[in-house]
Amino acid sequence: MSEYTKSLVAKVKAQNMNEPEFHQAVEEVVESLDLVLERHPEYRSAKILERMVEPERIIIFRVPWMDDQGEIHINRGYRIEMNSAIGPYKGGLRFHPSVTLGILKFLAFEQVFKNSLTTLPMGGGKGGSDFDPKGKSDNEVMRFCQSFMTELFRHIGPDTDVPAGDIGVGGREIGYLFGQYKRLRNEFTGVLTGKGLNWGGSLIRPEATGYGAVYFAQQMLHTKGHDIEGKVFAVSGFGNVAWGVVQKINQLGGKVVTLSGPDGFIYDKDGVRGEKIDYMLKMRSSSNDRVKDYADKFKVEFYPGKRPWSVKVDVAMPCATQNELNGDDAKELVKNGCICVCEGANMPTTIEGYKFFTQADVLFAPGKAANAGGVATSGLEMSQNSMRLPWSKDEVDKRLHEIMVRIHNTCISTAEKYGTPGNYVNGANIAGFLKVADAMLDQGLV
Ligand code: NDP
Ligand code: 2IT
Repeated sequence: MSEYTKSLVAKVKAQNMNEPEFHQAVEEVVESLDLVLERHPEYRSAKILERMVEPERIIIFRVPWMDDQGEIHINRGYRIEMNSAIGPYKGGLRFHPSVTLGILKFLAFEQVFKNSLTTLPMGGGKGGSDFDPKGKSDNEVMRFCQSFMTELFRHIGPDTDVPAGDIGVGGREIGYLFGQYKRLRNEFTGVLTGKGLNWGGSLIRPEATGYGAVYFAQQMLHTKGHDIEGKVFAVSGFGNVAWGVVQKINQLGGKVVTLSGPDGFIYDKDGVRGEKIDYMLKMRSSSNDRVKDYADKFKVEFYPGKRPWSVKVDVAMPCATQNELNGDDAKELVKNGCICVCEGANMPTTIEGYKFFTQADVLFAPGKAANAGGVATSGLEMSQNSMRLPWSKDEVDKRLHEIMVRIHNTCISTAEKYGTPGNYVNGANIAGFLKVADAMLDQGLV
């Protein structure tokens, strides 16, 4: 890292105490950007990076709600409006007890680069709450969502900020949030994505993050003369992203042998396929937080408290949450012959982990490139809402595939142009940055 970026990172750490995930995300990006700043001093003198690490706006609010027994609870709600240089703020909402300001800032920061890579006009944002959906009834979730939106509605809009789902926020929550927004504004607009098909949603959006990540992995494998067919995959998580990943790997002839949850991982040597994929949806909607149920139902091995990275596989796709694959896991995967790691989750690999993959010449794609298919399809949902015309499943899937191939090729060509061929981290960070930075230069001191 150059002296300039080192001092920038030090300042970010000093000014944003107790936000380790945000520090990590910034560190990873600015390290790549040294390559750009050397060639383009104009970004440095315009203090583009210093501006990009400071959110345009942060909204923090109280979310009071009542449970089924009549007891009152108070959660904290957030929306980080990070950067609107290339379009309205766009990004998901996360409901999970681990949510903090720092986690949402890291996610919003990543989202800026990711959305830029999609080539669609979307700025970056993220939000959520420390609300724990685990064990809550539908009515409790509805009351929470209504209370959350009763404050959030004044800050968002189809041309201002368009939230979507993330961990703990799926179709059900988007429905309750949308219903409340509509009541408060008396407007039926595309203010959220991931909506139901009958009321403005897009076909393929639920599957899009996972499908897109597998399309990306396919392109990575092609660069080394491999394909998905016949390959064995380790997948972590069992939520929305993991579900789409498992479906698409099966469609393309690969085999998934692991899933994981906070309780441990399952090893299914015959592959997660057929009715087992549908069972993932049941596990997620049960709000039990357990993957062991899969092992019990299908009589496969369960490893409590462990992550799935010790298994012999060709490809690893972490799809649960941040920092779930560290340096030791990376060594274990490579030792067992893994040739490709493609991130479905946001920042699931630690800096130590991805540096090890890079040194070992293992194909490694960061989430901001590989999981961009979710938000890209949200962008397609916004287009359909604006036109008031839905596209067919094939049309959306075709566009998603084209977008993922384009992001892959942009990563490759940018990494090469900046002297680090095959380095997807540099390719994604630099290409994502350039578009936003140029827009910020064009728009003056914003
Ligand atoms: P889901 O809520 O559908 O599933 C999340 C999965 O991760 C579940 O298996 C969940 O288990 C597990 N998980 C969550 N938090 C933790 C934790 N602290 N420790 C261990 N496991 C955990 O979320 P998604 O599938 O939507 O999201 C998964 C990842 O993909 C996240 O990193 C998200 O940011 C990213 N992503 C999501 C996109 C989308 O469109 N949904 C788009 C791009 C990226 P449990 O719920 O039982 O705790
Ligand atoms: O991390 C992500 O890209 C998402 N959770 C999806 C965001 C979106 O606006 O669809």
